[in-house]
Amino acid sequence: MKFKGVDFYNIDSLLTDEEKLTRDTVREFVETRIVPIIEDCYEKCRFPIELVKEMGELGLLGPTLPAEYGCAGLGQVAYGLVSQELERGDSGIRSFASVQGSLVMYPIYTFGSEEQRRKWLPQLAKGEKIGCFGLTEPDFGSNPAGMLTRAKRTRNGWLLNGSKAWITNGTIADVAVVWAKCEDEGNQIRGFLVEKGTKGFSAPEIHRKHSLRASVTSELIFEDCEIPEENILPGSGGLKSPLMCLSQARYGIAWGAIGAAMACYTTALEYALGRIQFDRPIASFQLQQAKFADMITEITKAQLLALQLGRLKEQGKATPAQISMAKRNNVAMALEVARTSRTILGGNGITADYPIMRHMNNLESVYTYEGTHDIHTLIIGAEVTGIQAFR
Ligand code: TGC
Ligand code: FAD
Repeated sequence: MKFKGVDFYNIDSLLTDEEKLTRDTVREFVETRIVPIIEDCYEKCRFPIELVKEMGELGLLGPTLPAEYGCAGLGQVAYGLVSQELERGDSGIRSFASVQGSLVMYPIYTFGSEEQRRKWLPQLAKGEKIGCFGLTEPDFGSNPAGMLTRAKRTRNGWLLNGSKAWITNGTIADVAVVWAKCEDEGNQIRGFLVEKGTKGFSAPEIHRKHSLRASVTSELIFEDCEIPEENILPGSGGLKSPLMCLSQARYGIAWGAIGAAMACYTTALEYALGRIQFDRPIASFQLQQAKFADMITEITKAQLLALQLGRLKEQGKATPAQISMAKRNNVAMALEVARTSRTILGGNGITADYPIMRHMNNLESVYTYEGTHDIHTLIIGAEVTGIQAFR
């Protein structure tokens, strides 16, 4: 059955024709290329790397960056709809695209030299090269300001020492955007491009995950890793630089989570209409209808939040706290919808015959990465009260 979307409030009427076309194109890609293989990938812990170039051809990698670097130059709402559709397929596929676009191409575009832009952006946009983003460390997750990774000046560049943890795409990446403190610059945080094969750099994969199994997650290890001078991101400086990247990715996640929720909700609805107990479809019982009423209401609220955030972002007016609100609300909403949908499928809900449990397990990671739910609570709290409660 072709997916028709979830649109209780005629939100389509608030989208431009170009935005709808973008969404429908990605929807078709997800239906034909991702849905048929994703349960198998998830079970086998395999990222479908063969789809990367196809995503590049469709303009899904770094989609808001300008055409002169081979990117699609889409607006923010169109980018949000891309994330929504990809995550309806699987959070791991959206993760891949988020990292490549918001956490690798965005910093190269924003903080990179013209040479770095010309060297990397067109290849990353086509999916010919893959990138990853190394901020989190084993002992510094929510508090990246404490990072231990150090860069020390040498005659020809920099010597990098330290490690990063939980890095999406790490093992398969051709280039890692790595954040480190520069000892000779008062421990200022700067970004470095670490290329695959650089001596002293390794990226072992993290195994035994119960979540995001169709996505590669890795450690990054730097042991006297020599980085040439031309690989520092010259415009980067301070924790603000990586946090600016997170704002881009968190925005995409706010939309992506809606896609995962839509997948669970529509699966549960179709099931409830067909499943007979006590001689009636379970959809006819008031207790089940209450679940659908709650779910469609929460999905609709999340859609409106994401759309208005996108319009603010297009005007350059979206604040980090507004982005936190949408990431926090929409991911928690999706997780709740996944759990409720699972109950509607009864025992069948725990199997790989339906996508719900996969989405639910994936969303546990999404709830934690890009700032945990708690951290976003504190960001909103600080904005409202003017008092930081992190430390
Ligand atoms: P703080 O003093 O608040 O901020 C330092 C400077 O940065 C500015 N800033 C931001 N700028 C842009 N966007 C944001 N979201 C920003 N947040 C803060 C801030 O104004 C300040 O600027 P300036 O000019 O005064 O220097 O820094 P803090 O050390 O107190 O930290 C605050 C806190 C806790 C909110 C921050 O550290 C944080 O967000 N922690 C969470 C860490 C996190 O989200 N990690 C994500 C790692 S990447 C990832 O998970 C990828 S998953 C990929 C996938 O598969 O999709
Ligand atoms: P911690 O920071 O140790 O937090 C543990 C608990 O303590 C959480 O509940 C948290 O909310 C709470 N807590 C922490 N501080 C406070 C506080 N001040 N007040 C109240 N509660 C607090 N990182 C990258 O850099 N790049 C990536 O590509 C990337 N991909 C990821 C992929 C996956 C699958 C996962 C799981 C993580 C990924 N991450 C990545 C890391 C992710 O961003 C971190 O896991 C996240 O920021 C939380 O850090 P932590 O796991 O160290 O938890």
